[in-house]
Amino acid sequence: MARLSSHARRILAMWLVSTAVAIPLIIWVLGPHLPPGDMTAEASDQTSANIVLTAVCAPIVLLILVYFGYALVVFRASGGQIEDGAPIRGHAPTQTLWLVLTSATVLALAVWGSLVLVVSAHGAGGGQGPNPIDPPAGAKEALQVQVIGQQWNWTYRFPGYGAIETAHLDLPADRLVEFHVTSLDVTHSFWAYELGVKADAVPGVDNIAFVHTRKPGSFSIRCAELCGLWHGHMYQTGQVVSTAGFASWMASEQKAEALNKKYLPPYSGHYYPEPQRRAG
Ligand SMILES: [Cu+2]
Repeated sequence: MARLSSHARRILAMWLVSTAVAIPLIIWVLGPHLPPGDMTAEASDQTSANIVLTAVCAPIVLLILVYFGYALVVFRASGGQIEDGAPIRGHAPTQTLWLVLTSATVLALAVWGSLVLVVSAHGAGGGQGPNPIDPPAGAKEALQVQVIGQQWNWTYRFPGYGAIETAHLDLPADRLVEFHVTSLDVTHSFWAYELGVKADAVPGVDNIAFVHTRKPGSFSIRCAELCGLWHGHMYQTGQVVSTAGFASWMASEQKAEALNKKYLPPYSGHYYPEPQRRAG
């Protein structure tokens, strides 16, 4: 028994030291590089969640690795000794400790995750459907941007700027943006990775997602729902630019799109385009 507890003490000491080294490395060295970054408040929240989850998982993984390594080295049978050790049938203190620790960890993460999702992440960029139950403060003044998916491209309409349609997405920095994501044909998914948004684009549905942009920079836009032959073609690079940069981009787009405007249907939360020809 004395021998067992000296093993346990050594394993515990190695585990504590490796955990004490790993946690600061995860928070301060790995953390800033975890996805999706800090381009928007929502992306930051997701990055913090990834840091917390990694930091919580690290001691568990380390306990397994330390024990595994220790057992390989110290408990290795030597010479001709090939017999298995005596089977262990139940160990109430270990089982109780394991049940309590894992239940507490999982329940604490569930409570924390739910709170973050509702209190700060406002749906975490996932799209809240046509009637958001958790709009962020200041949602009434948000910049409205409609995102339209179709096989196989994205276009954007800005109801606050004459509902013009643009082929690229520029957003002003430091602004609350309200995306209205829809589709003209099949289900797509508007995935602006660095913005922390992944919202389904469904025909006939106005799916609303909020983001608070921060600094200028570029972000990728992909379709995250297999939508046919050229699904992979639905790739663009969007820009977060200064407020003045956005105003001048918008002015040039309005000028360029003025001629196209008469071909556009009136702005709506969703569209059902008529087929060019009907059968029968
Ligand atoms: Cu698609």
